[in-house]
This record gives sequence, structure tokens and C-alpha cells, in this order.
Amino acid sequence: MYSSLIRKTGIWFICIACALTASAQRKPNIIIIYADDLGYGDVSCYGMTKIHTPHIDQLAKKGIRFTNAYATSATCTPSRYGILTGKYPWRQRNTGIAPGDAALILPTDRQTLPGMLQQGGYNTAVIGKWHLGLGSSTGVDWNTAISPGPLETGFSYAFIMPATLDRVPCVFVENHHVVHLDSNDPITVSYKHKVGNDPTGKENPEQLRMLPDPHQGHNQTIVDSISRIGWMTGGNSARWKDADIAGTITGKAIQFISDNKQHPFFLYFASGDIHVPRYPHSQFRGKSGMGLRGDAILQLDWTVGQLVHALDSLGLTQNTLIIFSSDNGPVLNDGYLDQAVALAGGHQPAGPLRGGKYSAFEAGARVPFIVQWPAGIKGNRNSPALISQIDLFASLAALTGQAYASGDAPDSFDMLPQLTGKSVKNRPYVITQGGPLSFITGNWKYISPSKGPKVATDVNIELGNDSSPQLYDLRGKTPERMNVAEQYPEKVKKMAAELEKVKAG
Ligand code: NG6
Ligand code: CA
Repeated sequence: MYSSLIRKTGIWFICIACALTASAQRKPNIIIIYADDLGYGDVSCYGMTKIHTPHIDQLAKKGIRFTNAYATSATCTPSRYGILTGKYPWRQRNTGIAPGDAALILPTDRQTLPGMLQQGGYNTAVIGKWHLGLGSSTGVDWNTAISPGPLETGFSYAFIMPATLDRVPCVFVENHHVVHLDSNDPITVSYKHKVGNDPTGKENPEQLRMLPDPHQGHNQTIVDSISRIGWMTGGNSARWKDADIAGTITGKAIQFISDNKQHPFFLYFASGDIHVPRYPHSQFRGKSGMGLRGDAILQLDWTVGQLVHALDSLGLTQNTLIIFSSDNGPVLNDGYLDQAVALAGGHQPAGPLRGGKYSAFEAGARVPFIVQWPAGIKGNRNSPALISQIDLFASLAALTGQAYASGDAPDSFDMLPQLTGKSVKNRPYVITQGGPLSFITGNWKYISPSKGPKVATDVNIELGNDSSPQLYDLRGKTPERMNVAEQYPEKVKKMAAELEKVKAG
């Protein structure tokens, strides 16, 4: 009996040892929290003073806050393409802002970021905004299995809003199917002409809770008392309520995390906040004092808090790498008269940067970027390292020991030392896409010549277009105000040539 106890105790010890080794060696979970249209100055740890974003700030406190991190582009679809493929979107046709009925833009014949991690044994999920097209070029039938989409591009689970919050169809798609769709009330969508008899913003403005800006469209089918871009009919039981979107997708994310508490996971969580139409839950409406845009920032911060809380309560925080960022810079009026401009009250959504969403200037693509991983990163630090979201592919491959074919992720650099705070060395260059492409190296930025308006008057944003080359020194409190291209013709020539070389590569 004695010997059997020793044997049992021995086994018990061995098991504890095994468990400890397994947990020490377990690959970190990875979560990308991707905000929509959140500006460089829109959270308190990047200088926002009007409201507080304690949960996002806490990520920075426990992790690293990057001050020179960029999305690939100044709009949504191309930035999402860049982060998920490691390839510049401008190398690929049809990567501009996707209509709500666009075919799938991500490749199914090349490795993607989620696919690479899936191959490395991760369970992978996309939850939230997709906006990368769905189905083949023959069009999507929303009433049958919708494919190809996230499940064909490396995700094991998907719960998505197909495009943007302001584009039809306003329904969730889980894996291949529209959620809560009644087959007796099929969905039809068109971006060319009205379908069905549903009221539209143009014909029935009295039914709206928020008027569209008369200069920006958004006056087609009304869903949840908000008119959208595009027409839809049917699918009434499947239509979302805008105030419930954040709660719904946050709940799905927590479920996914909890289902995978024993298994390494990758969660690409793409919040709909703070894109228009902004109509957060009543818990947040009226709470920021800055109107619905500020309220949506509070909702975004709440979402981050909920995800962190779920990790904490499952004991997963230590070994989960969280990357928080935004797909592009800020815009106040992006199609609805929601008082974002009137109630901004002096808040600078881009912080000290010039331009905004859509722009080649810095505010277009330089975004908040925070990395937290308690087991692997010493916290409470800032990093000035020049880095692009396109680097996540190669860096996370390095982190997880994954190889990938040489043609995959051609533009992604391994920046793992920078992401984990072991180095602050700049990427040799970063290329951003507003309208024109820009080439940033060190503290210099070259914007290639372009036609097009200087200002997008509808949204009141300087676009950075100029028929002559532009060169800016990015240092100083208010960078990028003075074009010094004429003073430094050699530098302009060199940077333009380097940009051409990357484009040709
Ligand atoms: C623009 C829309 C804007 C927004 C944007 C996409 C108009 C006039 N404006 O075309 O409201 O939907 O597309 O935003 O239609 S993004 O963040 O998804 O790129
Ligand atoms: Ca966006």
C-alpha cells in the first residue's frame, strides 16, 4: 500500500512537472483588436483629454505603446488586406473600399496570416467587421452557403458583419450563413438599383433616427431607422440593431476565447466602432459629452475591457499577446449628421498629425498601436520604432516558429524584436497609401506627386494630393506642415527611386 502511494504521488509530481512545462512552452494566444477609423489622438494614452479610455490605456501600461506605427492605408479594405496578407494592397486590383456585394478579395491560393497560424496549430477566428468581400465574382447569394470567405482564407470560425456598418446587407454572417435568416423572407441586395419596397432615407426621411449628410449619399434602404449605402429587401429577422452590435460581437469573442482556453488561439477581433453610423448601446449614449462619436469611443474601450476581463478570469492573460490598433485615421462627418463636428469641442482626433482618414498625410495611416503580452514583454514602455501593420505576418510567424513560402507575405518584415520591446530599430522604410503612395524613412516622408483635390470637402480632410513631389521632416510638435522638397532635391530623388524599386519588386 505504501509503495503504491509513493508511486501515485510520484506520478502526481511528474504530472505537475509536465503541466508546468507544457504551459511554459505553450504558444501564446494572439488577439488583434482592430478598431475602425480610430485616430492617433482618439484615446487617452495618445493624448485624448476630453474622455478617458481606461481599458485601452491599461494595455499600454502593461505593454508597449508605439508612436510611429502605421496601417498600410488610409481606408479600411486595403489596410485589412495588408494586415491579413503581408502584401501591399496596391499590388492587387480591387483592394479599394469594397462595396457590400464585392467578391472575396483575400487570396485562397496563398497563405494568409490566419492560415499561417492555423497551420501552426492555432484555432483561428474572425469576429466583427470583415469588409474584404465574400463569394465569387458571379455574385453572392445571401440565402445559401456564402463562400469563399473567411473559412476559405485561414479562419476556423467566423462571425462577421460583411462590409461596413453603413452598407447593406445589415446582417451577421456566421461561418457560411446569415444568422437568424428566415427562408420565407430571402435577402436581395443591390448596389445598382432599388430592390423591393423597403423604405429608403431618400423617400422616407421621417423614419430616420439620424439624417444622412445630403452631400454623401447614405440615403438608400433604411435598416434599424438608419438609411444605408445600397438597397436590400428581405431578411427582416436577420437584421442587426446597431445599438447591440458591440455587445453581440464581444459576446461571441468571449465565447471563442473560453472555448479555446486549453488550445492556442488567434482572434482577429474587428470592432465596428467608431465607424459611421455611430449608434452605440444606451449604456454609452450621451455619456461622453462629445456626441455619438465620443460615445462610440467609450463603447470601444468597454469592449477592450470585456475581452481583457475574460482573459483574466480564464487565467489566460499572462500568455496572450494582444495587439490593439486601428485600420485608418479619423473622420468626423463621414456621411451622417451625428453632430461629431459640432460636439468635438476642441478635441483633435488626429492628435498633432495632419490630414485624416482618406489622406496621404500622417493622420491617414499613423494610428494607435499597442502590444501587451505579460509573459513576454516588459510593460509600461513607449517605442518610437517605425513599424507597419503589414509586419505582423512575418513577426508572428517568427514568434510561433512558422515557415511560409517565399511568395507569401512578400512585403512583411520580421519585427518581432521591436514588437516585444527588445529593439527600437526602425524598419528601413514604411510605405503608406492615402491617394498617392508615401515613402517614410527615419524622420523623412516623401509623398509622390498626384492629381486630385487638395481637400475632400464633404469630410473636410486635407488629402495630401499635390502635382509636385512633397518632402516633410516628421520631427517636431506639429510635423508635416512645411514641404521642403525644393531644398532637398537629392533626397527627393533618392526616396522616389526607392519607392519605385519597392513597387517594382
Ligand atoms: C466611403 C463612404 C464612407 C465610408 C467609407 C468606408 C460615401 C460618400 N462615403 O465611400 O461613409 O463608408 O467609404 O470607410 O459613400 S472604411 O473605413 O470602411 O474605409
Ligand atoms: Ca476604417
